[in-house]
Amino acid sequence: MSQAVDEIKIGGLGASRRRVEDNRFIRGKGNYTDDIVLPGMLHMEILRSPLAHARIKSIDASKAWDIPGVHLVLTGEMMATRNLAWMPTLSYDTQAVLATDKVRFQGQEVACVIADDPYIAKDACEAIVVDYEPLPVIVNPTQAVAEGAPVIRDDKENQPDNVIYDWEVGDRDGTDRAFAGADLVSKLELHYPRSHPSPIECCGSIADFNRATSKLTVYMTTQAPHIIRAAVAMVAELPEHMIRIVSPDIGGGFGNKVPIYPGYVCSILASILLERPVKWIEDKSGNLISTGFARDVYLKGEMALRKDGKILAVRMHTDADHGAFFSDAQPSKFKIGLMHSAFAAYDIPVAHLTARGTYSNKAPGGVAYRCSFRVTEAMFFQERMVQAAADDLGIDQAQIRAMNFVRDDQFPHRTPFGFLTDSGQYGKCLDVALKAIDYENFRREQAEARSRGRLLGLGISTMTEPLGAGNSREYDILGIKMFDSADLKVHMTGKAILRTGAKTQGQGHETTWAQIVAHELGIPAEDVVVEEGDTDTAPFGMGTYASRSTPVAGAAVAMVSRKIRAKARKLAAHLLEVSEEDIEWELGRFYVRSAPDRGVTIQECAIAAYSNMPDGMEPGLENTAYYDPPNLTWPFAVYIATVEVDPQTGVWDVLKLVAVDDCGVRINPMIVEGQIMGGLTEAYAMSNMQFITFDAEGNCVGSNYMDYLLPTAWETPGFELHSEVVTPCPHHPIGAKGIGECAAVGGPAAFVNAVMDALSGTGVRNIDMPMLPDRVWEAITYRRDVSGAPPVRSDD
Ligand code: MCN
Ligand code: CUM
Repeated sequence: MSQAVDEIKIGGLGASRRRVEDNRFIRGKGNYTDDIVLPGMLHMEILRSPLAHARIKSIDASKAWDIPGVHLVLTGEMMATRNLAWMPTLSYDTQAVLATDKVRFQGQEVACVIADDPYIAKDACEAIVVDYEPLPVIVNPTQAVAEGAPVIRDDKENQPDNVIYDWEVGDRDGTDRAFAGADLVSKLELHYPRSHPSPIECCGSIADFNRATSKLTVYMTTQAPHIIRAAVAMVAELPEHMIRIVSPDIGGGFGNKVPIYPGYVCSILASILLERPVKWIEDKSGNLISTGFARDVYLKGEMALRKDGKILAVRMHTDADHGAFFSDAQPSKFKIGLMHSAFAAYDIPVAHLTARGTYSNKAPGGVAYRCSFRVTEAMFFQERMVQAAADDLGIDQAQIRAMNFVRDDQFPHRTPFGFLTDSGQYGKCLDVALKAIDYENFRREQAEARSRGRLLGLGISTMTEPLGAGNSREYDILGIKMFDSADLKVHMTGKAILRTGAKTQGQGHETTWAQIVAHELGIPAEDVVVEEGDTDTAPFGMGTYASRSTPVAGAAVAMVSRKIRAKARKLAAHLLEVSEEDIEWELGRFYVRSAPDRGVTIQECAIAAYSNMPDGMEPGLENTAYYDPPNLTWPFAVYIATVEVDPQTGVWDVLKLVAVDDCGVRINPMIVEGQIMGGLTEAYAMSNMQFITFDAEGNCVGSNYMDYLLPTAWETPGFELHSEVVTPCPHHPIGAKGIGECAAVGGPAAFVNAVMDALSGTGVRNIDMPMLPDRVWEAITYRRDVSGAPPVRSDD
């Protein structure tokens, strides 16, 4: 007699199942791009520009060609003969593959050498002689729009200056009116500095073109293999069915592996020309200096306030430095990502945002790094502005938030910038966090410590994040609508293989997707193998970024499981010899409503699909689902940090950090906690130690791990996580919202607000990240703001 299965025992929803992928990772048995070795494979290295802005007078590669073991030297000139010197970007701009006319940032790709081994290729790169004529350099938006600034993109028609876009959203007039009626206007200016996703594994590709079959296979580090396939089809003019993109194991993506990089394109062309596999593996400096960075946005913010703390309106202006090419991967409709998700958690009647994007002599990027398209900046600005407003009004930090939050009964809520948030319990999350940090008590301790010259501070940060692009009505990239997919094949023994259009980079999809199948079908998670990243076998999908996998691909997993269950029900009716209407489902089993003892397991249905199906039924138990979400999912979180600042040295230490994350139903609580811990660690690093900037000549300062610091367990403070607030997503099939980026998005403002709180009363309004000891010390000692990125700082 069959029985329902216990969901937690089979690794279903809510089980903290150990990550199955870790079995191979911790044994050193992962299969990363650089682990792949193909017969006859050659190696490619890239020659990068030492200068940030210069005209190329000539390139002499003859000495490189002469080196034994060199098979090919690619230059911009050669690429141009195949119309490949430039490629389109994901934001309707163009990007140089190999420089022809000018170099526009330090580290730009100038030439490639393909040789028997990477060492020969590297030596040959050094034998290439490039004659540069240096040009004036631009490293920030102020310089970009200054009178007489050199035009960086003189390759483009209709580009008389360095402005990429001027964009606005919201209600300008309504906002002006609200400001006119305000009791107080609070203002804040700050800079969210450039940061870098810096995955441990750098980018790389192995292109393998087979002339006999006309098939191009590319193994590569991409978070979105299907997008790459479409892009290669368009750029290289190859038929799409003859292109196979495989993303093997990925050693961290964090957004860095979304864009299309010149190295990928060059390895593909080299393989086509040489008819041999060509491997390119980027080195660490190459990764830090040339691949998609994040942020680098300047903000001017204003809040219209009523005396009691009610926020009447918000005005924001952002200046974004996009580097030399506008290559952000973001939904086409928006120019500055989802920056206008700012203040989505607050009930604000009206708001207006203007945004200007400019070119500079820096590597292209701007959008990527653990953020749903600029949400990190949006939430940071929001929480810094709310803190400044509370200080200006002299009211409590927690109170101003609580009184302005969207209430639980106001959902779905239309934000002043037009988003529709779906659900949440913002006040409750804040209460839990305040209790966990023992708010009142800390304020007493703080005052007491202050009287003895010790500087303690407490910083509150909240965030809500629009996760899961699409829906396809509103979200597309280069016209391709955003949705996702899952394909489930249940074999005759009841074991299954699941494939999705997403691509895990460490998030644990192999573990969690199987848990969704277990939840829907009662097939033990360990009986479901999950495979992603091979465009020949995976259903079409837009890939993994913007924490969209659970909201979209994860929903597709639930939906395809339900399709399988619907068919299994018919098989069950046949096996039990009753009509389908008389069949009931409980986890793992169908039974006859009037005789619950008479049942069949999902596994018995599976074998029947291959051996005993009713007349006229199509055999097999397989299906595919494409899921176009009705809306984004909106998780919410509160992070509160307490710190102590040493006024003598400017060093600050975290005393405690509490995190209350509401990401709806948690599929795997342990993985969710891992995501939060990882995000908080990155948030801490950004606020505390990571510095990647440029000198006046455009030299990248911080292009190595001596300068750009990755936090280890040693520096990272402990985090206290709270999971008791759960608001199921009303439109997601299993009630889940995304979580992958929340802590990296909301975390930084908690640390900065805490340090600023410690300095309250000194007249210092802002210290920009990273809050290095010298900056904090300078602020304390000279009682002034320390804002902006070198070489231009507010005090210069
Ligand atoms: N999850 C869950 N319950 C939920 C939500 C998520 O159990 N309610 C699980 C998911 O099933 C998945 C993980 O948590 O295993 C993250 O899910 P999700 O929030 O959907 O995010 P994605 O899978 O789409 O991952 C992308 C996100 C992004 S955009 C960046 S950047 C980032 C991040 O994930 N990069 C990462 N976390 C990372 N973690 C690792 N280890 N490596 C990266 O490169
Ligand atoms: Cu914006 S980094 Mo993640 O979305 O790959």
